[in-house]
Amino acid sequence: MIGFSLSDEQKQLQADAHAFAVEVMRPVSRHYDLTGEWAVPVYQKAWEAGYLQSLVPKAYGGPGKSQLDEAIVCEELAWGCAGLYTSIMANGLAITPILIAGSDQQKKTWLSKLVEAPLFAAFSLSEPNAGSDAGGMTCRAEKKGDVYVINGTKCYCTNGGYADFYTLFCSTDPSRGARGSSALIVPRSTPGLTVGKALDKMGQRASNQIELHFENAEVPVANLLGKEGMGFIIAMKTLDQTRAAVAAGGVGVARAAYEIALDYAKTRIQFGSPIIMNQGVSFMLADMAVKIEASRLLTYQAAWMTDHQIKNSKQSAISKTFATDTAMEVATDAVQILGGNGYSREFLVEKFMRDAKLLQIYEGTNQIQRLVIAKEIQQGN
Ligand code: COS
Repeated sequence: MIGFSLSDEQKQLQADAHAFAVEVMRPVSRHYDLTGEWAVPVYQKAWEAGYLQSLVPKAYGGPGKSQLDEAIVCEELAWGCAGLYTSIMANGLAITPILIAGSDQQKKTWLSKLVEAPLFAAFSLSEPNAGSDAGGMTCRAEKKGDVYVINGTKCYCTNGGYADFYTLFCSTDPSRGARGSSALIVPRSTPGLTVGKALDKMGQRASNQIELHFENAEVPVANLLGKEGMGFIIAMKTLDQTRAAVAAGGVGVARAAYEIALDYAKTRIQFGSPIIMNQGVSFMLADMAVKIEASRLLTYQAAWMTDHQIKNSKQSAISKTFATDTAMEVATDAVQILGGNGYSREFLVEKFMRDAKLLQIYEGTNQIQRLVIAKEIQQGN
């Protein structure tokens, strides 16, 4: 049985998230884009609304939202401001390894923190020389008695500068490659851990990506998620689950750009009539509408599969690729429809265009997504 309508509860969630985007995010999105400041008042309100901790299960005091709920909310938040959305969404990314592989005690300890206060967590997989090749990580954790001693450098760690704790992926047995990696929970206060400077970016400037440096940083063995050697698998399973939330971000950015372009095309008069009367323009808008609808359906499908514990490596990669490529294309075309106005900071479409670019890069570049899709279809999935 296939249904295409949201439940009353999901419609309410969507309406609330849209109101949040309109009232709390849009009015300040240009400010945080220009300054790159960390938006404390926005995140305080996001926590009050339950968005920072939405994936924390009810058993641990959280709202216990599903991935489909998360996708519905993320579309609206990204419509409001993609940079602010990324900070909020990345909390879900950071805790998913704990949801997947954490013990009951680890869940109680770490997930409940996000429920009690507006705190951030950060997922840390990428390294300066191990980005797309995540299995090639060299950040090392050596077991010595009842601690792991961590040495190495991580990068592009979203929320890293403001996180209370990290879900860190590192090598515990370099001789075993991807199979020798492990996932650890690392508190920010760990001696030997230093946070580097934030990346100065072209878009999504409200979000924070930093380097982490580990020099003989010790964490208890009790902070290991799952078993030693399971780190890469936990990371891959995490990304399968969370890529739908990135896809939803793509839908939100695309929709935001499309709405402005549509409104502009209907009201901008040239040669005596609105520019939407030109087929060259109206077909661009039609293509936008097609791709936004398709992106949303793919996103919901990938999220729904996670919620129903169906392996979705292919579908989540497809949704992320299609929706974020759509965001880039739609935002670029929106700038084109607005012409000189589109290129100016008087309108938000130039921001959407800069913001969209990062969606095609983080949580696995869209080239890596195609690699995942290709591997899956080769295997007959
Ligand atoms: N679920 C469960 N297991 C998975 C998996 C998944 N989605 N994907 C891979 N695995 C398993 C494989 O089955 C394999 O297991 P075995 O050792 O038992 O054979 C193991 O993991 C290694 O898989 P594979 O050989 O496919 O790994 P590769 O090194 O070829 O890398 C890609 C695969 C490129 C897909 C991976 O490195 C990747 O996703 N890179 C991008 C990382 C990324 O998204 N970075 C952004 C960071 S988040 S901001």
